[in-house]
Amino acid sequence: MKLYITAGSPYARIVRVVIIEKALQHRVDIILAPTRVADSPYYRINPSGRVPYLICDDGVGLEESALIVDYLDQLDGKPIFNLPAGETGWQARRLEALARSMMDGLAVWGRELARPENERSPTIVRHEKHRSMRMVDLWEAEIEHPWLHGALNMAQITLACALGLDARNPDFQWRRGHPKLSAWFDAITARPSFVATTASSRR
Ligand SMILES: N[C@@H](CCC(=O)N[C@@H](CS)C(=O)NCC(=O)O)C(=O)O
Repeated sequence: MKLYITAGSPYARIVRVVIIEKALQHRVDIILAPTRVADSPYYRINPSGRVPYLICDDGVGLEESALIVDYLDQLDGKPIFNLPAGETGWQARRLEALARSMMDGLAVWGRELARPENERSPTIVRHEKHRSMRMVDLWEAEIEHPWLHGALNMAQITLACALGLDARNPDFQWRRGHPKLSAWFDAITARPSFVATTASSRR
């Protein structure tokens, strides 16, 4: 299989973490895709131009991190990210949705910063910065939830990949005033799957 990524994409990082957690490194070639440039050859591989994008062994392409994770998780017939039924399942989905919501806002902010300075929108940057601060406060209050502890799950991976965007956005200073979240982040990102996929500074 081939996985197209960019070095800084948090959505691609989710998939890269899962590949390591599922010990699938030997089955997936990871390829850097030139995104957001005119006439990129990548557009002939994935017309949307987005990453992550997985080309399966049968040549079929999959876009969307959640779909790719689900596909990879089922490959060995021993999925580890299936959700439980009932109230715990709803809590798991609620927390994952919140983590993805924060990631989406941070991605918009990061995209603005990647533009030439004279093309950036201060309004969008301010809006996303304020959103991220509200979300970080929310996570400081939620972080003791049992689903965010114990066996690794997609809410935990998504939240850690979102917070890890501080490596690429120096204005995303979330640690101050959030000691419980900081301790949680330090513990989860000590896992080899996170260490191996640490986001580098700006692409
Ligand atoms: N909902 C998608 C989001 C993917 C996404 O937004 N990827 C960004 C990188 S962080 C991208 O490919 N940007 C390139 C572009 O917009 O052309 C997922 O979960 O995979």
